[in-house]
Amino acid sequence: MSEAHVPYTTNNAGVPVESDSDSLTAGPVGPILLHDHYLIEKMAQFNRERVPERVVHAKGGGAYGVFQVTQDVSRYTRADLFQPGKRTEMLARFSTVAGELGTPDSWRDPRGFALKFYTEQGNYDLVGNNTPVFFVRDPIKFQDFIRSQKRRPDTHLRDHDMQWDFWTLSPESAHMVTWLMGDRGIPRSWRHMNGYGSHTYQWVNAAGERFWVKYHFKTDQGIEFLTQAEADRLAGEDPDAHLRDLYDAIVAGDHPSWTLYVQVMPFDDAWDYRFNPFDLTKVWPHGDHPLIEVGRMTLNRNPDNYHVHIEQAAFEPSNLVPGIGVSPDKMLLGRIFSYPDTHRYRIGPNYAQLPPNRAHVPVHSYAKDGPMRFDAARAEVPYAPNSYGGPAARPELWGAPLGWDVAGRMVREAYPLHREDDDWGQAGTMVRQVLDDAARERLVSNISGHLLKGVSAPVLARAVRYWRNVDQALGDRIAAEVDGGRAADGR
Ligand code: HDE
Repeated sequence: MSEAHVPYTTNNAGVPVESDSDSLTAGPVGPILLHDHYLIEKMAQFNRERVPERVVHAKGGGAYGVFQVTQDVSRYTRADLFQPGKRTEMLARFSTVAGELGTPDSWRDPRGFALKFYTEQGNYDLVGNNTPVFFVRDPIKFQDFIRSQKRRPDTHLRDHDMQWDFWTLSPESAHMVTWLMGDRGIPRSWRHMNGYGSHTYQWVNAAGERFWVKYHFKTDQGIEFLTQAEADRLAGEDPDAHLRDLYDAIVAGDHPSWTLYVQVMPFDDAWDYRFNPFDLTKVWPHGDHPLIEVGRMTLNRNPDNYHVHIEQAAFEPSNLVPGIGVSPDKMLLGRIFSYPDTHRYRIGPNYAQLPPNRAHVPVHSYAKDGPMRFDAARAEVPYAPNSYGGPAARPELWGAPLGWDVAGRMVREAYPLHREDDDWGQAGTMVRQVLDDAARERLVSNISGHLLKGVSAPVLARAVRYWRNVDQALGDRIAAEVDGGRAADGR
């Protein structure tokens, strides 16, 4: 920047400051004076620079980009952003789950894959992971699951015994833990991993016909992973390796892209499908519902300020636009509450006005006032109904309702079982039919290595049974590795 363009320092009110280097004192060795308000402003601002980190997915990074529809899927959805030829600005944020801000990008962990599409009908957010399934199927267990992955209350240390105690007492976790302990558990970079909506969502077309869908964002860079040894080394050498990789790739013009596909299930097929299609621990076999291409997302612009655009980004599964709805998936329905709640706590009730969260269309909600509100450009009447031209709802913009029939007594029960519902089958299929020999070897090594770090004998025994339920041969291999490892340690 040339000398002529160097701005002069001001305080937060835009007033030029007298010095960047000397506090105001009574004489050169006198006390600092209370009315050195610029010194006080600098110190007070510094003490208030942090917003609470995300309680999960704290460590992450992201970029802006565009989504371009490449195929006509209008027969399934009326959603504006998925209409033929449509191009929509977007924001993506990738993250680890259990690690706090500052922890290594290369920890073994699912990766968040959060997308915000600035559509002409308001923001559509698809907040997924790099895995198509999840550890639990009821939101009431989510908080407990996360606590088992984080730090012990007494030592403040992460504890493999807690992790395996929870997993082995929650058999529904088996499919996701197989994903986590396999190669997908440590992507080489955010550019080299897929993203999934994971849940089953609902689409409705212009004729009011409803469908169930699952989203698959397949990386155009190809899937690449780090072995445990590579990841352990990288954690020490460059804890921010994934953040750096994405930023540098975009600076170099090597814009990463993902091709979006959906699986589509006719609305009425769900109720007697061979397993529960709303169960987040299950995938839909592609033989039943093949992938249909929709479009391509390309990330081509780095944020010019990390805190403003990424730390304050607020993604929420409740940001749904006409043509897209939820499903009976209890985890999705639980998340609808949780995300806006966490944003109000973390970045204030007016978070939707912040740059990364602002809709790119006019907002005519009846929200008003509250801390940091600054969009009072409009003098709209503050209540509805009204006779002074204030905004009024137009249900026809949503068209057919996006719901399903419900009936019955209030209960606390698991989903009713479909004929092929179980907790081990899909994990076993993945081990036997999806992984090749080398990947299975790495899976055995990753699991055994993880189990041999502080897992107590009773939990170890349960873990071996857990893996034998997934696949007998896999469980036997893990038992042998663990017994061998314990013998070597003299345990
Ligand atoms: Fe999250 N999740 N989650 N989650 N999640 C959050 O919201 C929650 C789940 C995911 O880059 C939080 O903004 C509940 C599944 C991503 O900013 C919080 C349940 C999937 C991100 C929250 C789940 C996700 C979050 C914390 C069980 C993949 C980061 C910070 C019902 C399909 C988004 C925040 C970003 C963040 C709640 C389970 C993905 C606490 C209650 C399943 C990618 O609200």
